[in-house]
Amino acid sequence: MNKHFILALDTGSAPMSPADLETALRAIGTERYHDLHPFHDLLHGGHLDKGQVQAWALNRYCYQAAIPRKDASLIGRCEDRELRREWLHRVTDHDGNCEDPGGIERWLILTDGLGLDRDYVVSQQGALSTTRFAVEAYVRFVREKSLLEAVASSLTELFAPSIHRRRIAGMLKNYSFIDETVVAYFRRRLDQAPRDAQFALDYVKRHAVTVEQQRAVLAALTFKTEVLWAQLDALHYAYVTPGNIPPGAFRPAPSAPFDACQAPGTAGPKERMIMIRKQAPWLGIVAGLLVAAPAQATDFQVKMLSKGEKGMMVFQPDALKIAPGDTVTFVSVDPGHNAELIRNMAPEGAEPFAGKPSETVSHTFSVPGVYGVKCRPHYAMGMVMAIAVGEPINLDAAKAMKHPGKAQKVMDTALAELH
Ligand SMILES: [Cu+2]
Repeated sequence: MNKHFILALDTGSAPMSPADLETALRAIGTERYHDLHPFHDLLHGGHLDKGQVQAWALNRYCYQAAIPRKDASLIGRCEDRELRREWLHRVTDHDGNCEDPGGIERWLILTDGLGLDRDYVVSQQGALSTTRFAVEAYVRFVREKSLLEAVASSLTELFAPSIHRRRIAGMLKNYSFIDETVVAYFRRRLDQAPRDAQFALDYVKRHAVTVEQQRAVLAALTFKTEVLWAQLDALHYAYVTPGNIPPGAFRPAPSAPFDACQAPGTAGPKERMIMIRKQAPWLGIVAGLLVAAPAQATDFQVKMLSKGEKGMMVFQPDALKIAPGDTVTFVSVDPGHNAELIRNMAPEGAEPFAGKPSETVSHTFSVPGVYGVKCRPHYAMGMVMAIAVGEPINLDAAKAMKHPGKAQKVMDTALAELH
């Protein structure tokens, strides 16, 4: 903090003017905001590998998930109707409502895109203990300190837009596994953070009028910068230097290529086999023999793409004729897509399947008939395909299926190609 302001307060003389208080608050950001942390230089500069970015995203999830709890506890003890009203949208900004899926969901799209298992991220089991301690300290601070201090602790948002802008640019440029869908969280915060920060700043300038109150709000903002900084210290220590990952915390797959990098327990043996096949074709032959595939069965590949020959969010190809016993591998080329069977759009007795987002999955189709496949996040955007396995016995039923948004047209066209 700027020494001049500390001295002004420590001498217990007259309180600062609102303008000076703002200068003092901003000085805390200039000196202590976590955009200055070396871990962020590595992150934004493209110097981290995928496992390290995964570690960052799943730890940061704990923080995102706690924000609505701390904001709700602030509202819960607030007598000021105006403040409650203003603060309420912070909860829905994160939790979402009927119109907007919310910031936490957008964060999970980021972790999906990084190939992390959603349940694993949400469980917070792989997070560093320091992350959880820091986050809970923040929630408790907001719950127990004065309302003025609680509001002041949110003022790190004054400094957030510049870090988000740098993060979007840096991550898109430097990491092949990051795309626009994945950085949606930060784009949204570019609008939300300045509005929130301005309100909180005005509130603090109006209500922190005594020397004690001003000292308290400066300390509250300092505390908050420490909450953020400590989380990056922990990440740096565990995942960069010296790289001491504590027991129980997330362990990235050892220097894995892009689609081999998964949260623990998400890559099944089948998928590993596919990865082996991609890396060394001759190994694929061995692997094929090991899994004792039916004679002459063919493995078809369908790419899951954010941009393909027919437009955005597509399976490529989106219509496929195969024989019973053939396998289709849905290859996660761009992150954030999954392949799963559309319920009731399959012949009777067919086995359902559902891949996770950003997961390459294979499915062997043994029952003849027509199958519909969708990407769950982009179903309404038309990310569907049709597969005819041998005789298309249920074609009429498949054609009668209703699909949301663009999916109807894509599916109609795909089905028309099958006969
Ligand atoms: Cu998709």
